[in-house]
Amino acid sequence: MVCVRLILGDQLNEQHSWFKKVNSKTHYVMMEVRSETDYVKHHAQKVIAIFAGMRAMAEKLRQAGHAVHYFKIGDKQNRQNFADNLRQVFTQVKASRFEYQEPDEYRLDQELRHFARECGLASAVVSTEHFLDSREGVSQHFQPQAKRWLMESYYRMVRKKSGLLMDSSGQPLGGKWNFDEDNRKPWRGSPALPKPWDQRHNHAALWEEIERAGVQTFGQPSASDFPWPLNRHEALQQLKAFLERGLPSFGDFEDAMHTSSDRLFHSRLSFALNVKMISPKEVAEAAVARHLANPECISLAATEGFVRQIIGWREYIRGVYWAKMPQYREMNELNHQLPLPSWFWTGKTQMNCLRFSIGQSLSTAYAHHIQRLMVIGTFCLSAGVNPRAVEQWFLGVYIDAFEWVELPNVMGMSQHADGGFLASKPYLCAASYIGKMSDYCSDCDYNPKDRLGPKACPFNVFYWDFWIRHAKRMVTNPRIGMAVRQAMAMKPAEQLAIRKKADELRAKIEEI
Ligand code: FAD
Ligand code: DLZ
Ligand code: SF4
Repeated sequence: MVCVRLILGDQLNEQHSWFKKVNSKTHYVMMEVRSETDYVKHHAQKVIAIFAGMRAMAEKLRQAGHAVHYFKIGDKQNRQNFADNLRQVFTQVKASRFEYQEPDEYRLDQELRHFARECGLASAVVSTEHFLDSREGVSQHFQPQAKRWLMESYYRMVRKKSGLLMDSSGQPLGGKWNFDEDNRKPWRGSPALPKPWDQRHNHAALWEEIERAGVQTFGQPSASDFPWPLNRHEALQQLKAFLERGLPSFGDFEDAMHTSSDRLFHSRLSFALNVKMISPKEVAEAAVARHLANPECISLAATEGFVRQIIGWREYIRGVYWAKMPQYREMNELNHQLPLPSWFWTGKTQMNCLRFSIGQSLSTAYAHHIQRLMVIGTFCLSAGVNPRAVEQWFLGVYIDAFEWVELPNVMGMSQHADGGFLASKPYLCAASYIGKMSDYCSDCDYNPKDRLGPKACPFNVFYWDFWIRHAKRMVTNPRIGMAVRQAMAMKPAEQLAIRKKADELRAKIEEI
């Protein structure tokens, strides 16, 4: 029986059980296709990183003796979609069976299910063997009718089940589940930033191939000085360097932002994780092992903060995605309709925090969590930008942006488009927060202390306008009552002035 197995561009898991044995009757297929490069406009580095990672994986499999059929983006016989290319291979090798791994994206899941039914061969879908939990794990943990699913409750269950950061009596290590309040320090130049540890590649030839094929991208390709890992070996080196140099300060400065660094103490492991070069289990276990071996240098708070992102947030977000698609992508509970300003594609705005965070995203395909949530996300939410437009920008721009993780983070956590199902309060701030957590405000054209004058910081104007506009809906939420009550306690004339100022800013959003 001749079997054809499909490997997608985010399924670069060298350790998958598929590859344990070499079988001359099993053919692996990988393809660079326009159906994947064109469903959204991707950042140039994202396309390069995925193609380079796919090519490296194909080479590795060949060297191990596996039969690999690889379609490059510019190959003549490449029909530029999964179905047509697969049919070509089926005919060529006289296939009688088709297998694929669970895609992580709803669109591809539907497409491949349909293809498997129609292709005329026996078929099977298998696990990617990457995540800790199944697609349904999160929805099974909560009551189906619950108004919101709290990540913390799911996270505790995963901690208990995995034994990670638990003591021998089944209690959380250090007596607490969560050390979030220890993780909120601004960074003012000390401790010194770790020496960068990204491995550099030259992908100039690959970038030329991508351009020649006519793939439309945006952002800096950085092809000759490319900083993302190519394979598992490099991803493991990236993990090791982070544990040594980043993790000791990760917790303290998790929420900090600074113009002198685009990552501070963050790991930049999201690409390697999302394309499955490394697994969440091994990353979390490695962090815990480092802490246990050297608790003076790597605190429990830093370790717990990091582990929570990987085994808590990441798995929970995936579960929400599978429970709520396809409706989730269309949600817009706050009815926000403002178009995305065109400077999201250039970084040209006078708001220093956004100029820096968007500029960095365009040049590096990366921003850390607080830049995404509290700068870019806050601006869009408080100004009232259409959440679907925001979502499409996020899906294109980041090296780690795959819909299963990007969409709930944008629509749920950041834009409150799901009405608070995922995040119990809208994440939104005024200039005081940005000024406290970064150095962005010190060199800005706008005045972070003002909310009505000609140079009033737009974050202040939109912040108060948001609470005034959505007061009725928000006032009953115990986690945000204070901000709303403050907005409602303003004199009507002041409320009116803020609303007017916000409308003026919206009218000239392209120039602010
Ligand atoms: P670190 O801060 O070092 O964290 C370690 C790891 O934890 C990350 O690599 C990531 O795998 C995981 N993680 C942390 N926070 C989250 C989270 N909220 N959801 C899921 N995993 C998390 N992450 C993506 O992987 N892809 C996305 O497209 C994406 N879009 C986002 C959009 C918005 C609006 C927001 C607020 C967050 C988004 N995130 C996304 C989550 C998070 O911002 C990134 O995972 C993180 O910035 C990646 O950088 P890092 O590897 O240095 O992370
Ligand atoms: C994102 C992406 C891109 C740009 N190109 C390809 C490709 O040419 N071939 C491929 O197999 N996968 C690609 N991907 C990743 C897929 O879109 C990914 O499998 C889905 O986003 C599912 O998470
Ligand atoms: Fe951003 Fe306002 Fe600070 Fe300027 S003053 S950096 S716009 S928060």
